[in-house]
Amino acid sequence: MSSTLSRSTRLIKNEIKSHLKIKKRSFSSKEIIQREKQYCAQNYHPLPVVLARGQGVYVWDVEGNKYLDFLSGYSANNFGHCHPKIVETLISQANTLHHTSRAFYNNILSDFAKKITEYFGYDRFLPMNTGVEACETAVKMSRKWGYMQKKIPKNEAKMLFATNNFWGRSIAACSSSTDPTCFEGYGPFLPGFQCIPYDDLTALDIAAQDPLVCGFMVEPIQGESGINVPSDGYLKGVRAICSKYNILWTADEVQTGMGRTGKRLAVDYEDVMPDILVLGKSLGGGVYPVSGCLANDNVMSVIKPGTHGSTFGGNPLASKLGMTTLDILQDENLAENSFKMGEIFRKELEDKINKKIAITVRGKGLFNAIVINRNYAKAWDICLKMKERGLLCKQTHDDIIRFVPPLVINEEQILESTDIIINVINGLK
Ligand code: IF1
Repeated sequence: MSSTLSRSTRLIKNEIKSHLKIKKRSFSSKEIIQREKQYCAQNYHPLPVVLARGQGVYVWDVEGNKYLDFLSGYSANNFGHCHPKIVETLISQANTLHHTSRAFYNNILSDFAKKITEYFGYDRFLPMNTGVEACETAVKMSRKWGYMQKKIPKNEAKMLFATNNFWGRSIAACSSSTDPTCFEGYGPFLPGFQCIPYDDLTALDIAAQDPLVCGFMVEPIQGESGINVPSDGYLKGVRAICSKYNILWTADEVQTGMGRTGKRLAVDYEDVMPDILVLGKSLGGGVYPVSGCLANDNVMSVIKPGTHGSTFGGNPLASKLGMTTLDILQDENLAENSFKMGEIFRKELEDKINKKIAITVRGKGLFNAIVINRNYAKAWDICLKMKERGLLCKQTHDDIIRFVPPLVINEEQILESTDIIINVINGLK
């Protein structure tokens, strides 16, 4: 009896020890990637790197390798990783009051709404969470304004979008997309959506004359489709045409806003104001989803109590973080830094990169991309080589690589990045 007992005790002890060893043993990148492939939906094709820590413009993988982060969480980390003021706000507000819903007032939202409306020069702010929710809000607001103010017949309003737009993954966003990888297999699509060529004022002028058109939503610089910078004067032209034909212009600044392009907003380059301004991503500092729409009373007044909202929109934690990120953007002069560092970045590449391989360098502020000559290499393979050299970036489509670092980057780090990029590209010949 005793021998059996001791054997089973031994077995149990070994079981516990091996469990603790597993608990203690940190898994390798290879093991983690394998586990994600086994248990997680494969709705992305990530670069084979497993990040475990971030600080400022740098991230480290599970093996301790250090990288410059040139994706910034798709522009949600404009203020870098673990910015002390953002982390402090997150912890202190989470420890006080984080979520209440809008069924009740809370003591933070009104301060956030006052600050953000004064900062961008609008009457009102409608808080949401993700970028796609804020963009959907803009589409709903445009339609409702069309019926209530422009007297468009019920359910006949048309919304204009630009070809190659990207504003999220909802059915509405897919319904306006011209990219099959975004919309294929998700039909039937929403009616009343029409796409016109980007950066084409003639096309907009023609489409805008349709009295059923209520609005035009467009990115001031198109992100997903490859940092497409429109011609000088395009935004001024959009403003003029939308005013002329009484159409609401929505600027989707979810990615280009918050200092990304070297100004507070990308529309600031042409000193124009959209009727609806959509913000997201970095408004939450990369730690929490915070988004929303800014508009004046003549537009925002169409949204009556109970006709639009979300569970988390405008909660105390989101609002406190939104105020902190606006303070950091302003106090640390990050739009100005984005402008300056972007100038250095593009000049270094323009001067030193092999233009037979990187045929175009384009962008504004710290929102840049290179277009690769596919005869030399695929953008994906170049991103793998950049990773080996300590810089993380990601391609969009097969031939475009976006470079989107945190706005807190300094000149030394920018030159560190251009050295890597130039060496990898020029080494491809
Ligand atoms: C993915 C892209 C970037 C956006 C603009 C609204 C949204 C986005 C201009 C929606 C979101 C994200 C979504 C993410 C990848 C990323 C992306 F490559 F898809 F296009 F950033 F360039 N307007 N863009 O760029 O905001 O609902 O995601 O908060 O879906 O793969 P969201």
